[in-house]
Amino acid sequence: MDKFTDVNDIGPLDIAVREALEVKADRYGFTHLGRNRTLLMIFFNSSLRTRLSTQKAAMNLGMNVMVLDVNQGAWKLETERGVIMDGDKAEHLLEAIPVMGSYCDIIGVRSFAGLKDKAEDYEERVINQFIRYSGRPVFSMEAATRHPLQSFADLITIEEFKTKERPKIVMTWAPHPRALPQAVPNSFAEWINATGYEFVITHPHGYELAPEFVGNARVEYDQRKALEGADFVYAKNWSAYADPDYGKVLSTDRSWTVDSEKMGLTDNAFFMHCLPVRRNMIVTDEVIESERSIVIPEAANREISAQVVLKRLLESL
Ligand code: AN0
Ligand code: CP
Repeated sequence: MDKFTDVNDIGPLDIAVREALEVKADRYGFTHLGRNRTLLMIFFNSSLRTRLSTQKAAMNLGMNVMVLDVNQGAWKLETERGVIMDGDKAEHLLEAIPVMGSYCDIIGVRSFAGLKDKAEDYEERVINQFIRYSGRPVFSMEAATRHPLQSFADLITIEEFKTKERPKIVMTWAPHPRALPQAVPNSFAEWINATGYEFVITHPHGYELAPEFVGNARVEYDQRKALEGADFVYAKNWSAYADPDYGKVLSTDRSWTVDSEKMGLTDNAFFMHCLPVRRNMIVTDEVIESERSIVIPEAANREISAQVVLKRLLESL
């Protein structure tokens, strides 16, 4: 594997999940792979889980790790080619990327969608420039349109908790005060569609995701109907994708908040969320604290998804 930005990079999912469970059972069994190898993690946006779990995964593999928060202490970076750089940006990404590549063996990048220019976001301009100019294998720590380390951890968690061969998975939009990217729901949809499980997406009108991510999922605008018989409820907020509202918050309607009454419509479903979560906007205290909430094991699996990805990138160096 020479990059990891979407579900296709990981190959057959059953094999990837099997490898994840092997790694989980023996996390320190592969330290020879990372000896004298350096991971550079570059953050254009904040993070708690991705930063810690990816660093831990790299340490499990015996790697050295460097972390750069671009917006704290580094020079402000210009990302557009052709710009006359007479503003506040001191350095261009086109120099910064190969320089960063010269100090490491593998690069992880977190760069969210700007949510202003849909074409720019959906072209994945920032992470693609890293792939093109760094000379190193690059993996996504959430890019503009996808968050594959999260989706892989979500899938591992579903495999661990499912009690049916083909569970029903419902991804529901839920309210949030700020405009959030579509990366997490896009990516979750991409990965669940690749499993062939029953998959329903529910959201208010106006929150339709890009058709290439919705795939064969059933879209149901009645949240209660969607939740009937669910085995897993995956809550997430996202901003509008469709024009002319791209990147906008169209609703903060708390009748979409996941509460105990709605969980009662499911087949005793597990509750999932990638975190960070806003309580009593996305989900009530009662649901997230219930014994069916698996958000903590889900987050813990971020270490495992990152370790499988880093292991495969190291094996291909
Ligand atoms: C981000 C998002 O929705 O993409 C990161 C989630 C992992 N969430 C927030 O910014 C709150
Ligand atoms: N789920 C997730 O990626 O969390 P962070 O934004 O804290 O890394």
